[in-house]
Amino acid sequence: MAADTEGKIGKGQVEGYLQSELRNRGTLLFVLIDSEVSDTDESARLVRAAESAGASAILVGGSSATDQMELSVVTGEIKKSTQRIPVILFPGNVTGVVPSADAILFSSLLNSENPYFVTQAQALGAPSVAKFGLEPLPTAYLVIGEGTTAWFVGGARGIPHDKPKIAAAYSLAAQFLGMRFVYLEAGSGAKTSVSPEMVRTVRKAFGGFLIVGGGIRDAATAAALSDAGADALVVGTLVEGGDSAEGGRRLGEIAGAIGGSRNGSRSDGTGGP
Ligand code: 1GP
Repeated sequence: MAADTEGKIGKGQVEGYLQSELRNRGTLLFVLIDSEVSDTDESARLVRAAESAGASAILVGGSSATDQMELSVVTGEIKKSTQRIPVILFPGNVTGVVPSADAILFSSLLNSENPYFVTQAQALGAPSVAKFGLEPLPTAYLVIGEGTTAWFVGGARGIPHDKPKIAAAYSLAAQFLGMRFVYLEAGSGAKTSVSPEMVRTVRKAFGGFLIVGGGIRDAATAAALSDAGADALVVGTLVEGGDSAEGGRRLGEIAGAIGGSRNGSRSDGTGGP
């Protein structure tokens, strides 16, 4: 995959890069940095540790990241700290759209009961995405379970953990609507991560890029989700606020457990890439 003149993956190259990484490496690791939790120096150290540990992208944002000026500064520093991997915004609201990232999970919270999070925030944010030249990655964001910040702030009717077919139905609807990414979100710091059974069921229905996050804390859980068919796993809380070397070690364990461990159980369902 071509990169810009500094060797970094940049705007317009991110989706192709992710597909190429997926083909070459199997399930990918994304590291989430919440700008409200980590200061800029800490974030920069963690980004370097994450990239060395094998992370394929950095996500910046979260449901409670509402200080847009701080997010903008942190995102700029994170972009400077990467060697090659892209920086992707993970917005919880219009305040999550800032320049200097490469791409954005342009998400609709499909199981929100509040239309603001399904279409209105997207309409309000889209002009800024265009103005900043961010690469939009069309994403169905599905909140699984209850009691997390994403669930509360997003007004979600959480899909029960033991109802994988409901998640699969939403994911298929997302595919039919032209969305190329689905993010199954148990919520940051969730006690229970999304189950491998739910991932397996969604995988059979959805042919696009399947992201899974929330409550992933160990290599065994990550390996099970990878085997079930996740294309990328998101890890945040596990490496938040601590020593970046220790964070890098934990990420290395997870990256080692998932890289190449998946045997391509993707659906070839209609409309998928
Ligand atoms: C939250 O899925 C991400 O939006 C990451 O979750 O913080 O629990 O790793 P954790």
